[in-house]
Amino acid sequence: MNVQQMELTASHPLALPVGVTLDRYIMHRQTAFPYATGELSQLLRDIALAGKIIHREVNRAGLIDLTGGMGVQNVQGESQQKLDMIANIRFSRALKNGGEACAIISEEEEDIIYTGNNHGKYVVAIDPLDGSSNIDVNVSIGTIFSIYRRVTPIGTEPTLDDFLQGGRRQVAAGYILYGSSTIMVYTTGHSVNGFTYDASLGEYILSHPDIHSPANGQIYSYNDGNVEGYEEGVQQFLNGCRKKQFTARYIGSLVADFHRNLLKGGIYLYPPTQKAPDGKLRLLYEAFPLAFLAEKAGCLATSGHQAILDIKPYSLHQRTPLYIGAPLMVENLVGMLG
Ligand code: P6P
Repeated sequence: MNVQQMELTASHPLALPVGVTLDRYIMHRQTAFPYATGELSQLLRDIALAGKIIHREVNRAGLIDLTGGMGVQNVQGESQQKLDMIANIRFSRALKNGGEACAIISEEEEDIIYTGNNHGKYVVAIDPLDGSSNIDVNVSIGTIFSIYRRVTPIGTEPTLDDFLQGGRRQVAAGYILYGSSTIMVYTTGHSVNGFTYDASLGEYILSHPDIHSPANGQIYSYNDGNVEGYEEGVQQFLNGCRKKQFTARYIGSLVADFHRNLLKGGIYLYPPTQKAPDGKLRLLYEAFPLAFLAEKAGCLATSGHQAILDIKPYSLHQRTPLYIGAPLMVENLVGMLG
């Protein structure tokens, strides 16, 4: 392997320093892969651009009446927030105009969104704005995205098969967290890097190079209101966390809870509940992308029965239980499950 193709982790002499822009980082990484022809780079830029627009909308939502519901439900039966729809439109438009994605699936849309770019090599699964019920109370929310190289022939209309390839076939995955600052964290299958958005420059700046999550942690994130319906092994695990006086942190926004646990060490749990016997979170645009990124950062992600990335997908909006975070915490939990 030549120097260029070696892993450009933070410690590598060719790694880029904190402070480099996302654009420069994407170009630099592309040169490390001679066969790269730039389409994935452009796709990542398109997603980053939409994230800048959502950053602006989220930060002025209260000022121009973008908070609150649309008075309709989305395909999930959840009340659609105004910003949900805006985010869905913005990401769909950015990906259509960018030309690299031949199709998109979105939490907000029942069916495949055909972009008309049938020569695009990639398909994108996206949750445009996860945790949107928190918008009105100023709690962090996030976008989650997952990218696959299409399996159908270039030039033809994409099909369901392009989206049901399985989690380990993702070529890139990540999230954009709109919190006290806006940060884009993603991987293309090697290192995991975080870029904080500087609105004054209109640039994402490398702020968290080569993220490696702690092997263990003392933070556990779950909705205690559901605990009565949890299986015995999960309750046993939670009791153990309480006895060890671990920190319970749950803000009802998966991307925010995940990001904190990724950096500090912890576990997020959304087990099957009476209301959601298959779990609440969606496989294709929540669990798969976060599990792909988590594993690249040294974490584990499981449904309780198998690694999330090994689940065979069968439908666009299927749900899964999700336990994701520090490997020693996840392994401890799995050891308690039936
Ligand atoms: P509950 C938001 O709707 C979401 O998908 C995740 O962001 C969040 O972690 C979870 O659901 C919250 O669900 O049932 O605890 O309100």
